[in-house]
Amino acid sequence: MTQLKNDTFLRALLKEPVEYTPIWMMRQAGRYLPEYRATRARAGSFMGLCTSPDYATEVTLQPLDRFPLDAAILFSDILTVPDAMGLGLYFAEGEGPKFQRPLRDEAAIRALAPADMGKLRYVFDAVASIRKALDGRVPLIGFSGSPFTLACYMVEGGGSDDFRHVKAMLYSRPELLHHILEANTQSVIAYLNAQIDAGAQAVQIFDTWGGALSHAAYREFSLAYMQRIVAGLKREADGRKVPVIVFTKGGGQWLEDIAAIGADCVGLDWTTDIGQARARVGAKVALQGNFDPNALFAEPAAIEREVARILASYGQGSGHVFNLGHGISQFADPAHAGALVDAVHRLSRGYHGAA
Ligand code: 1CP
Repeated sequence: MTQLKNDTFLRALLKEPVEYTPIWMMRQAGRYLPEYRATRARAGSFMGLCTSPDYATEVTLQPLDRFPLDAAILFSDILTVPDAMGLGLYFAEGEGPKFQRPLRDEAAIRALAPADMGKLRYVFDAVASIRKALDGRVPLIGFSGSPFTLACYMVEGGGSDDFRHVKAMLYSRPELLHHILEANTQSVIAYLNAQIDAGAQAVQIFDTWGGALSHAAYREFSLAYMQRIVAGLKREADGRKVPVIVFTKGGGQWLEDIAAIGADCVGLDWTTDIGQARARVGAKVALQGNFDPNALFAEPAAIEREVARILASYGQGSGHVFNLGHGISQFADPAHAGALVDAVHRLSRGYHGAA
């Protein structure tokens, strides 16, 4: 395996000394980049990008060719797993992801089985192809959705603003939701381990909708399953640790619980003060975040002020991976994303090394 030329991201996740604070951006390859839109048009569709290792490699590298980011993230989607479980993922133009066969009746739920990894071969092939193309430039992040976040899409049949079907199930038929979560958990463990085998050097679990739950429901229906995943993952590959990042959007109130499940790093959305988060859990885990993605709509000078505020709030020393608090908007100006990366690299040097 090629030696990593920039391992700052991996060192920060393990709280080892770094020279500056590393940065990557959630959804860094995506519609805000004109080159992404061009490749997507050539591929014909979003799934056309995901299922072709060549296209997936091309779009993964696009943001890295523009900005000096410190990590690459596999180009794919969390919904490939339920698709492989037979739910029939499709994208209706302008409507976002949908499932042909959402889980609404008991018989369909009882028949649900963990995903066959053979159906996800295109993802592992993409990981291997991206690793090769990166040639050690920066580490590659693999990812999956959390069992609960996947279940939201599987039961609702697509995106939702109230989660009424999945919440009705949670409160009236919890055993059915647990059955889905069990199948998802087994799928995610196998899926992330296969990504690690194919070359992923860190993994992130996206729990985008865990924050929509009560604290009690969060612990029972989201966190407990993520804990099992973390316990089931390969934590070393090629003689190096494979750090695990857990990101629950809206999870700021529950940081102590999240930091206790055994992950190396906890992702924060922008509603939490990162300095206070560090005081609460910084001895246990590294922190990732937490720039408000919509602050990228402001002018570069304001972006730089906000970067300075977050870096000062985290304070001296390692254990911080800079990121957005959620995915970058499709309407963001790429030049502003560039200003963000530049400001993080420039302003963070003062927080590392000999003072
Ligand atoms: O080109 C297009 O029209 C598709 C837009 C798009 C993209 C660029 C989708 C559909 N998925 C992706 C890529 C993607 N999705 C990545 C890799 C890109 C990168 O980070 O560079 C990742 C990590 C995801 C993860 C993902 N998909 C999450 C978790 C993270 C988050 O943003 O909260 C979720 C919830 C999804 C579901 C999904 N896929 C796509 C959309 C538009 C959505 C959201 C649907 C909704 O709830 O309305």
